[in-house]
Amino acid sequence: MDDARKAELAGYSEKIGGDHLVPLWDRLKSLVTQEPKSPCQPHLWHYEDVRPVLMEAGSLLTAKEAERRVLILENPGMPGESKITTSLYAGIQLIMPGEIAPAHRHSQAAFRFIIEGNGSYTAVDGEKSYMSKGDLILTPSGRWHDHGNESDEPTFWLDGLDIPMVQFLDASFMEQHSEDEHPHTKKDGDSLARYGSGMMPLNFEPVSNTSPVIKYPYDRTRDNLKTMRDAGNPDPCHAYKLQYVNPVDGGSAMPTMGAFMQLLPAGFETSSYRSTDATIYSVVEGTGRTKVGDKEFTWGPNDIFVIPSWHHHQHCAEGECVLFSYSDRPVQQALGLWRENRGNR
Ligand code: 1HN
Repeated sequence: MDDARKAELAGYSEKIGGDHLVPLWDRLKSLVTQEPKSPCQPHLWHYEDVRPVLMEAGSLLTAKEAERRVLILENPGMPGESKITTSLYAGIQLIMPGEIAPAHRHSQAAFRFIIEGNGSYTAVDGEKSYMSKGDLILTPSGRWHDHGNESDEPTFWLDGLDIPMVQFLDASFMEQHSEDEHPHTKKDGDSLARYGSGMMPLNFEPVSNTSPVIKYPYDRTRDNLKTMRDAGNPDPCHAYKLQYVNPVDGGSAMPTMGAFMQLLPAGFETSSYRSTDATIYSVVEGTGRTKVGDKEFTWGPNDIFVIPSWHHHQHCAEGECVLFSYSDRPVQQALGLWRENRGNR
């Protein structure tokens, strides 16, 4: 196209811009890309860097003042957006001994993945789940939840939420409870006993599309991974990887977020892998490295890293490693959008 025609078209675009009209031919290539082109960047947060600054916040304000005392893990490719990937939020929360983070409920679904501390709890609609390292606790959309620390140590956990999706859909509602705590009416492990042990109460009618199990304890997950490892036959891309499921239908435990736990045997190097669901990893046990594009992350316990959509990556375990991860995979699968490449294709 010659310069005169370019200038003519540019003049046309400018002229109609005032009427809130935009020529698609100016935009098409950036709107519909040949493959995912994400603003999300690969990034690693070392827990030993995050922990002390979060402890500092512990003496700056109370959990009640903050409502939730959290440091957001904000992707460096999307400054100001409170996102770790384009669709997901991550934060590290601290609750100090004796504190209560008051009860509220919101449209956004959340989970807590416990990093450090014993003896704090999350109560969901009155079911109190005590926290230990590696436990996954769900706080589904619309359910009352409060946290408390009954121990004499600080407790730290990873908060995963679907905030950017709810924001995108303009579907956010939130309510404070009139009391700090919603009445605690059910004992720790109640929902796991009822729904999460391969049996279900007769005539059980699920009330939502989120798993009725509130807490998935790490000791069970860890034992299951060990049994799988002892049996052998690791997947080349994932070694031994389990997904947290809803026992009602065998699908993802949460409709908007997929959560996973995997064991990499000592010395295991995964085959190159990529998928369209950007994934956040939280290291539970062991040390290792992850190659992603031209970066390499060296990680250890409690470190958190993010792999953007459609980025080839490989994990290399030094000793035996256990990695928790989450992504928007169930959403992409429900919409028929999810893709993966196994190996260097
Ligand atoms: C929330 O409810 C919690 O309950 C943590 O611990 C982080 C971030 C945004 C909106 C709600 C919690 C949150 C949140």
